Parts: sequence; structure tokens; C-alpha cells
Amino acid sequence: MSARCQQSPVLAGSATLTALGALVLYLAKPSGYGKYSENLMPAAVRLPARAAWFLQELPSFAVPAGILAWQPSSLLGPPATVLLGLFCAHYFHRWILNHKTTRTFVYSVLTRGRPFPVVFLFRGFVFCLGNGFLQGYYLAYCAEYPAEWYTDIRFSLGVFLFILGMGINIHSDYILRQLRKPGEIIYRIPQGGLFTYVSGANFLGEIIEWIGYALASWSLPALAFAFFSLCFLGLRAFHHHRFYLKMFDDYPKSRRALIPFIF
Ligand code: NDX
Repeated sequence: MSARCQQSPVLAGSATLTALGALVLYLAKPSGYGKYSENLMPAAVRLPARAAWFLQELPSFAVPAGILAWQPSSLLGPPATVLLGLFCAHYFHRWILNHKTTRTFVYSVLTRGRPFPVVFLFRGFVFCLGNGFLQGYYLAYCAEYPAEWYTDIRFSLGVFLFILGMGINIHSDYILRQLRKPGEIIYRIPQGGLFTYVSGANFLGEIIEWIGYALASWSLPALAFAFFSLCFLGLRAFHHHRFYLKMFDDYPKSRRALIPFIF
């Protein structure tokens, strides 16, 4: 643990994430972007989805990447460097890059989502700034891992889940993108991959990712973020499922909201 580690911002940040997750469940309403944008935010000022996702996810990548680049290599031990690298990799993809064959794709450039309310963009930006700082600060200044952490089952299993979840998330977001031609904003029934079993396949992948990250880093901030993701994306999967059942008479009856065969 570095002399620069202050426990209070770590505890406050983790408590805030946990409280936000609980608030999401308490409100039980979908966030008013995407499918719910027109109903819940009819008069909102909006930005194109691509610009909105680019701007709001920027700090999630830039802050931890800046912390990673700024540290003398002696301060950040190898496990913390790998963990912070994984966090940056997720947001590098989300923010900017999804490398496929010889072309470079940009999630925010590729998204075919509907315009995004600016008020949510602002809140999303603040969220990403706070969370990026919390995870980066903790790993850079507070985390201490023994030399044998690489061979610890928590690290190996956690990294495995992280990579598995990221694969599911990227593949599922790809399936969703293919449902629309450029310029369309209609909804179709997603098919294939884990969408065969659940309506929120992209969310399931992302939740697995952050549970894996929490396991591998064995830290309070990562656990709090996994909890938030579970609440926020779990509820969003539930609302998407209900939306599809209302919208499509032929929606597959055996499909669940988030957990195959169960929920
Ligand atoms: N960004 C995480 N709450 C969020 C921004 C908004 O990364 O104040 C949480 C994140 C933030 C939110 C963030 C936190 C909570 C905030 C909220 C704003 C208000 C809220 C701050 C930071 C708040 C309280 C009050 C509690 C404080 O037109 P469209 O857009 O629907 O098109 C969609 C399309 N699509 C389809 N196309 C054709 N046919 C269909 N059937 C389709 N279904 C969907 O696919 C989109 O273009 C695209 C994906 O849509 P959707 O709805 O499946 O996913 P989406 O929610 O847009 O997430 C996109 C990806 C996904 O991989 C997800 O896992 C990840 O981002 N994500 C998203 C949100 C949070 C998060 C990850 C996390 O917590 N880890």
C-alpha cells in the first residue's frame, strides 16, 4: 500500500456505487434512454447515440489509463497492472476499439442506437469519471497482492470469467447491431448466441465480466461495481424482456430475461 493511499475516498466511492445499485432497484424504473427514451423523456434535448456514447464512456478509459501511464513501474505491482489493464481494455473497446480482421471498429461509431438524452449523457459521464477514478486509484495506490496472486484460484478464475463475459458481451452487442440497417431505429427480435436463452445476453456478459473482475482483484471497489452492474443491467434486462413480450406476439416463450432457464 502506497503512502498516497487514502481509505476514505475508497470507502466513500464504494459505498456510493452500492447505494446507486440499491437506488436502481428501489426506483425499479428503466433508465430513460434507448427503448424507453421516447416514453420517459419525450421533451429531452438529445445527442446522436454515437457522440453520446463516445463522450460518456471516455473517462472510464482515460482516467485509469492515465493513472496506469503515470505510475512508476515499481509502485504498481504486476497483478495490479494486469487488473488495471483489463479494466482499460474493456473500456477501450466500449469507448473506441473493437478490432476485427484488418479493420478498426469503434463501438461508439458503430452503434445504431437512437438519440441519447443529454441529461443522461451528463450523468453517465459523471458516473464513468467517478468509477474510473475509484478503480484506478485503488489499484494504483491501495491494492497489495502477494507474489503468488497469479496462481491464486481467485485471480485465475476471475480473469477467466472476465474474458468469457467480455466475449459474450461483444458478440451479443454485435448481434444487436446487425438487427438494423444504417439509419433504422426499429426493433427486431434478437436471435442467436445467448439471445437464444435470454433477452439481456449483452447484459449477462457484462455482469459476468465484472463479477470476474471483482474476484480477480478481490477488492471492495470492484465488488461494489459488480453489484451496481448486476442491479442496473439486471433490471434493464427485465424491462427489455417485458418490452419484447408486449411488442412481439411471436417472441420465444422459453426465453428468459437474464439467467438461462431460470429468470
Ligand atoms: N453506461 C453503465 N440512474 C450507462 C450510461 C447511462 O456503461 O442517473 C451505466 C454504462 C447511465 C448509466 C451508465 C448509469 C445510471 C445512469 C444512466 C443515465 C441515468 C442513470 C447515470 C453509466 C441514473 C440513477 C437515478 C440510479 C442514479 O435505439 P436503441 O438505443 O434502443 O438501440 C440499441 C440496440 N438494440 C436493438 N436494435 C434493434 N433491435 C433490438 N431488439 C435492439 N435492442 C437493442 O442495441 C442500442 O444501440 C444497442 C444496445 O442497447 P441495449 O439497450 O441492449 O444496451 P445499453 O443499455 O444501450 O448498453 C450498451 C452496452 C451494453 O453492452 C451494456 O452491457 C453496457 O453498454 N453497459 C451499459 C450501461 C452500464 C453498464 C454497461 C454497466 O453498469 N457496466
